[in-house]
Amino acid sequence: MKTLIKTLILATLLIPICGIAETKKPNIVFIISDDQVRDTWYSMPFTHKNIVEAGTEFTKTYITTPLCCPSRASIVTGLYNCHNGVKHNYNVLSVAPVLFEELRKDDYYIGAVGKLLNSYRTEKERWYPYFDYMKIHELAKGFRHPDFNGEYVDKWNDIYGKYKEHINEFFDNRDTSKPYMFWFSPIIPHGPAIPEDQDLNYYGSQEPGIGEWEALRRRGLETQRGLDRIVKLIFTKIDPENDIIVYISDNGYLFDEHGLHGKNVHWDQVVNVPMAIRYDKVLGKGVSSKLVSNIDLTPTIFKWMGKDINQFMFDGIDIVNDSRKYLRLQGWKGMGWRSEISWKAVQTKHRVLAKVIRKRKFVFEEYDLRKDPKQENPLKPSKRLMRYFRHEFKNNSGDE
Ligand SMILES: [Ca+2]
Repeated sequence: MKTLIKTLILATLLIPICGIAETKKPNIVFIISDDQVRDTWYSMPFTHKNIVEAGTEFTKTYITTPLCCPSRASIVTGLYNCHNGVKHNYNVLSVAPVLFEELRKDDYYIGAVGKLLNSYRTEKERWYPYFDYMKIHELAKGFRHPDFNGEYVDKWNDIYGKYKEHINEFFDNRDTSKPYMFWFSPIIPHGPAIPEDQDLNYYGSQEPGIGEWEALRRRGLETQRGLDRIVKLIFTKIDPENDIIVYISDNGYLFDEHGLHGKNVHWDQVVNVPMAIRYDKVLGKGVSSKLVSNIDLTPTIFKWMGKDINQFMFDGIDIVNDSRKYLRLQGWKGMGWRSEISWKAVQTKHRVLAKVIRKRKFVFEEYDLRKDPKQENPLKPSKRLMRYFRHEFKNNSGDE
């Protein structure tokens, strides 16, 4: 009897201890905007207050290949695109999307709404095992007529309501006994950038004489107001004080700066994107100017989940405990859209050295972003960045 009582007391004592020892897996929410340029939080007051100010903003976040699909491929693999096979928008991943694969192994309930990889349309079966809920843009008819799983949206600006409907559906039907991951990747503010009716002309988008690209920039800002209200809806579903919330843009955009429009170039407005992470347990409120990247998100989250990140061979780092001197940035000439030129660059916190083609010749351009944020005055390449450049591109064979 004495032994039984002793055992019962011990068992009673152990219950709370075991409860503490067993770490609860965090829910994870990704919000990935599309072609959003930095310094535009002012169009998203809710997001700014509840993710950017309540979490940590990473002002030096660089996208290693600044194009929609390569950027997402790097997020889900933690790899440079020379290592995951997605150099253009329609390439397929040559490796597993380790983010989803590992969360699956950990019995997460996983949902995705919006863009995934463009190759989804041609290899859907590959993706099904990773998700419990999918409403993916297949984009067979392009961006002027978006869809969810091939079901077309009648009017472009109905998409805001559809996003809300699918967000409700995911959260209302999820298996609450499991941790979840929710991947929300809307076509916002990506062109054609059609705002919700209530936001039309909020930034004067239709003023005459402003030009096509300025009009697109303003309409994009107006669409971000609609995205902000969707983020507000997501916050009614989640537990912001305990969940990991990542907000990042897949790439920036040029609205005629440097005489260019679009992406997949080394200019800072394209590669340096808005990013903030809220995870109250680990990150304080603040601003970090550490040099970080889309390739760092999966390694960082895995680290927070207690995984040994060395076993994964990531190119990315754990952004809390590790740091780097420079990042490799690259765009490939070749098949498909937005691949007219090849370029390579090394990016430090304050400088970039790029090898680009000008008038059919390769030239090196270096810029000091502190003295010349608009990148109007190319400098003679410095020895330090040339050393990084040679080291990086010499040591990665087969990447041309
Ligand atoms: Ca994009």
